[in-house]
Amino acid sequence: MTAPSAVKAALATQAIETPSWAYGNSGTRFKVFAQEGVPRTPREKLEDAARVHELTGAAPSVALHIPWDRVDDYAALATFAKDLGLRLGTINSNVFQDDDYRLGSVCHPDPRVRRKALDHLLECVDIMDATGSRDLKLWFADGTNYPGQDDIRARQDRLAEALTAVYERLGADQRMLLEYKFFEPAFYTTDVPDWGTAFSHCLRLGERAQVVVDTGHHAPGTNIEFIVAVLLREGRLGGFDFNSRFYADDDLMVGSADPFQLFRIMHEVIGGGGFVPEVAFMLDQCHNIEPKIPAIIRSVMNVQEATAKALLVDREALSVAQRAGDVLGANAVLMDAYNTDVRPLLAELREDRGLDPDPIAAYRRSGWAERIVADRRGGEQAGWGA
Ligand code: PSV
Ligand code: MN
Ligand code: MN
Repeated sequence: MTAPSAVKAALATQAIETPSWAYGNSGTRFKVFAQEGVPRTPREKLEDAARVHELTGAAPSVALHIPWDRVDDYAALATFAKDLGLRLGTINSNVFQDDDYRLGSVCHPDPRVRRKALDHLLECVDIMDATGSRDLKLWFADGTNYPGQDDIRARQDRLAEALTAVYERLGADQRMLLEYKFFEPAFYTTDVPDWGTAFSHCLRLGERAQVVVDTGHHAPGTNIEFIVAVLLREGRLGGFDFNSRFYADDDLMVGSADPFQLFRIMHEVIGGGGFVPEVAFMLDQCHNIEPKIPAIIRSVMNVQEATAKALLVDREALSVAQRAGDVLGANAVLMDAYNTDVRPLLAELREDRGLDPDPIAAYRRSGWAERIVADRRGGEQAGWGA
């Protein structure tokens, strides 16, 4: 297996972006269970994110969602983040929470609604200029519920038109990440349902249009690591929205439902040369019943554990077994790495970096949870959809 020192050196470079919305209240369509002490403003979300980074050393940036994180002065918010030891990351657009979007946003049959959606996307690029963000994440809830409701190909044309306008507005160092999702909220067609559709739009746009893989956005049984391998091979894997799912888009803690899948994905990332800053490792999760900050810390640790196991894979031995057609031998190389307990190695890495080996216990001892419950009283609680 790969030497632990090499694994530790690689892990020390890994950055996992946390989403602002994971710090706030969220729920299902049945109920949002409000928690005490959750952030009331984008600044308070950043204060919580700073705790996650302080304790893990691996979560230096925070993704914003507009308008959930709307502020008057984005440059000032970026400075506030910097003073906390953070940076503002991906800007997530939101063209799904407005009555005008009942029939879609950029694919809507009415040009007025399409213009409104496009204006929002362009505004997000303005925000990126102010925050210094590299990536714009685009997820469209667009689709139809009934056969015949709208013209599938016309909707693709409208989508391409909007994407082109946004792409042309991007700065030289900025990228567009196009996210796909196979269904929900649309139930018959979704306009960007899969990686093939996202990839074909990105191909036409240019190299700064990249596909983002949200691990909760596939039909059950989909081989996500295969998609990862193909996108990397094509130079079009822009990043991940990590989360876990048992049924649909459950947005549970990454690595909680299927840590083996996460390992297989990271194995393809590493093998495909994707362990680079160009492939963004982001969380996209909602913590409905569990306390938010420790859940996010746990998620960061789960990504680190899967990565450590994937880094441990003896690629030389794997290649020898594969070339020899040694089916069982090749599989054993992978399973040996997966079955290694990497927690001591990660504890050691944290100690090397002056961190507590157990971030969750350190968080409990820190008193932050009690402090925010005492301090953050009153006001509107900012969360999913706030
Ligand atoms: C859609 O389900 C999604 O995964 C997109 O990334 C949204 O921006 C995000 O969820 C909001 O939580
Ligand atoms: Mn997502
Ligand atoms: Mn999702």
